[in-house]
Amino acid sequence: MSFILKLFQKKSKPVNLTICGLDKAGKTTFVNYLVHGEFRETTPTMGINRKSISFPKLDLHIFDMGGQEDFRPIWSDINEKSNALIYVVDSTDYLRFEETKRIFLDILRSQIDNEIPVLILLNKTDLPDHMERIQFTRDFGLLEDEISHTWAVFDTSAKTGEGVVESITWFLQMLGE
Ligand code: G3D
Ligand code: MG
Repeated sequence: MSFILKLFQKKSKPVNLTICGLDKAGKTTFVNYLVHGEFRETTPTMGINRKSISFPKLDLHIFDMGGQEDFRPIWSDINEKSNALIYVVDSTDYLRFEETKRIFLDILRSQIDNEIPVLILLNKTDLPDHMERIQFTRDFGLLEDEISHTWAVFDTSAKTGEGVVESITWFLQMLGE
C-alpha cells in the first residue's frame, strides 16, 4: 500500500459490545435510539440482534442479546469474547430486581475480564415510581469490594432519549474513543 493511502486509511479499533439484561428491560429500544436517534417500536429479540456503529476512532459491533430465560445460556459465550458490556435494568421492575442483580453479578464474576468497562443503564426513568439511582447503586451491589470493573450507572429513557448521549459518551471515553 502506498504511503499516501496509509496516511488516509481509517484506523478504527473494533470493539465487541454485548448488551445484556432481562427481557423487556429496553435493550433493543436503546440500540435503536443509538442507531436512529429516535424511539422505535421493538419486537422481542430472538437469540441475538447484531448492529454495527462507526465512531471516528472505533467501530462498535453490538450484540443485543435476547433476555428471555431460554436465551441466557448463550450470553456467556458472547460475553467471553466481548470488550465491553452494557447491562440494562428496567427501573420500574421491582419484582425482578433480585433476579436481574443475581444475573448481573454472575456476568461480572464469571463471564467478563476485570478490565472490561461496564455501563449500567437504569432505564425507563420517564415512567413514574422508578428506582432512584443512588439507592439502586447500593442495592445492586455495585459498592461491594469484589467489584473491580470500571462502571457507571446512568438514568436513561430509550423512549424520550434522556441519558442516551451522556451514557454512551462516558462509555466511548472508557473504550478509548
Ligand atoms: P428488551 O430488548 O430488553 O427485551 P425492548 O426490551 O427494547 O424490546 O423493550 C421492551 C418494552 O419496553 C417495549 O414496549 C419498549 O417500547 C419499552 N421501553 C423500552 N425502553 C423504554 C423506556 O425507556 N421507557 C418506556 N416507557 N418504555 C420503554 P412494548 O410495549 O413494545 O412491550
Ligand atoms: Mg430485545
